Amino acid sequence: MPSKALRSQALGGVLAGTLALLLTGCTDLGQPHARADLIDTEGKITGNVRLLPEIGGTRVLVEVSGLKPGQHGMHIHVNPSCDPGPDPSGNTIPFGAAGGHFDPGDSGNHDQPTTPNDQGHGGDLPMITVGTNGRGSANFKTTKVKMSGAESVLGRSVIIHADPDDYATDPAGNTGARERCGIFRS
Ligand SMILES: [Cu+2]
Repeated sequence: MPSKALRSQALGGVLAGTLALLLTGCTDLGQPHARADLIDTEGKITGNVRLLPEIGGTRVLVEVSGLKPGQHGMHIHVNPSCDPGPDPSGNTIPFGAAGGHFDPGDSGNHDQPTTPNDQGHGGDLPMITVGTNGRGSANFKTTKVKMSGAESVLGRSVIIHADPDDYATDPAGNTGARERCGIFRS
């Protein structure tokens, strides 16, 4: 049987290890949080996107209402604007001023939410699923975006589209109209 002293020594080791892990994590966890309120095309707030630093990635939490049931493409777009602006063919569309997808790896390619940023847009996120009540939520971890450095969402926007993302078609996965927009702030 291990003595009480030995057991307390072992417990001390576990606690020290846990503390070391927490302290190491702080290099990641020291990043600011980010939040974007989601507006509809009339400017009404209908949800939000929050990003929190986690060890080895970024937690993304989304809540939105008033959308049609089913899956909707969701991306980080490059400009911090939800104003009307031109689509790729030059027509003015709602939230067009948000520009194209955030592409910190200069990939020039729309792809899966798990593709490394040098091969696909850093802004290509998982889809959000909306229920029959028009409400959608998402909770996932990504390594594609952060809250500091070249991959930071601060100074960028988030768009939720009308249709599902095929994660292949350039430039935006065939996701259709821009239905919600938000600008990230810390
Ligand atoms: Cu998009």
